[in-house]
Amino acid sequence: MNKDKKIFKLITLEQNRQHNTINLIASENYVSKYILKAQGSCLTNKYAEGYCNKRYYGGCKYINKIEKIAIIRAKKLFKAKYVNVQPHSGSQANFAVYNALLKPGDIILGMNIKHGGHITHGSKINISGKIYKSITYGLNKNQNIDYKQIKSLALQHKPKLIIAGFSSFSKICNWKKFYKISRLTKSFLLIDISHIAGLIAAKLYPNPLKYADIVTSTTHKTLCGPRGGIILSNNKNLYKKLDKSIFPQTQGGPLMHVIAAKAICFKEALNKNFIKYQKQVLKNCKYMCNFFLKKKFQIISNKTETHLFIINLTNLKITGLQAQKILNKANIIVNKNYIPDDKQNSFITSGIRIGTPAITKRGIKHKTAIYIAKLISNILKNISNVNIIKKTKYKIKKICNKHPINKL
Ligand code: DSN
Repeated sequence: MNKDKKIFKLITLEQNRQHNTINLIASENYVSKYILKAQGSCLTNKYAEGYCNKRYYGGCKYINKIEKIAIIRAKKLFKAKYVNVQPHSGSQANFAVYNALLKPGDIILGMNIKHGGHITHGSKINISGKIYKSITYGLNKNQNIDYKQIKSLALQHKPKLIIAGFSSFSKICNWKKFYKISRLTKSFLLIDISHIAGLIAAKLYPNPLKYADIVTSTTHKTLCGPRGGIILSNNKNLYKKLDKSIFPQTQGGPLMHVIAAKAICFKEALNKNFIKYQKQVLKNCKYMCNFFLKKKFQIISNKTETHLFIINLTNLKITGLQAQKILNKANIIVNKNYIPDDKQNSFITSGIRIGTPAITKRGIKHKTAIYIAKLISNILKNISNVNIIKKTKYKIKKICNKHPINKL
């Protein structure tokens, strides 16, 4: 078989792009070389429908061991009694939870996408908002989660499921408040920790497992693992339903190369260096956010307690899309993002999201993080100045060369 030159050339180009750009996308990260190796291993050849020691295929002797190790490590990491490591993604994990607990037409209460929620939390463009009756909550006037609104919506609509968790909220969630509301209305409580799983694993963000009926997560954001999902729970009555909902109800064969990589990710996250890394993620984020505040940028919620924050660009009279494009020209990668009650559509938006997991993974400390914030601020305040963009690109390349990603 000849090597597919076209595709491998594109992979090399992408590798160079990743090396030469400063990645501030809050949901992305770089995996270790061991995780990369596991994902490119012979495990990709294996079918293993079913669960450990109960498979529909022969030849699963080693596969069973790998999946068991992944489960044991995830249980230890998150203090969970039940873990399913088979979801192909966070969206698959969330859908499997809905499928396990709900009937079409049931009411779900999740965070509005414009206020920081995820599309799978009941957005009308997602199946969660099509087959269930979705009600949404948001941020209050202080741009904190509006627990009063959640309580009143819950009492009014009696949702079968309340969903906590977010894609772009920069503060600490009060899981206990969610729990109390959910008990009041006899709703299930799902907490999606996709963004903050790494911070939770490092005990730098409250662990929701004692409050949630079910917790879902991705493994590739702050957790630094392969792209994929997991489901966790301490509610004994739900374990069987959740397993069945993943296989055979919503997925077929598990991706065993990804499950092996998840197992490695959990081991890496159990190492004490992981705590050091997560502390630096928070520090970099806080310092960058404070720099922008000092320069009079509008920050949603006015602070960050996590790995991300959102800049509201409306006072600069530029859109999220414009900012994303102009920063891209200087090799700074961010994503456009809604601000609460955004007047722009999702392709344009009025904000950008800044996250520090990836730059921290390549060894960048807070002094350089502040310097990057300064470069961004300079560009955003002078968007038509081509010279600034050119000079910034050069400075960014220098930072990138100092912090290679191929050594992780
Ligand atoms: N798309 C992810 C994010 O960027 O937050 C969530 O799935």
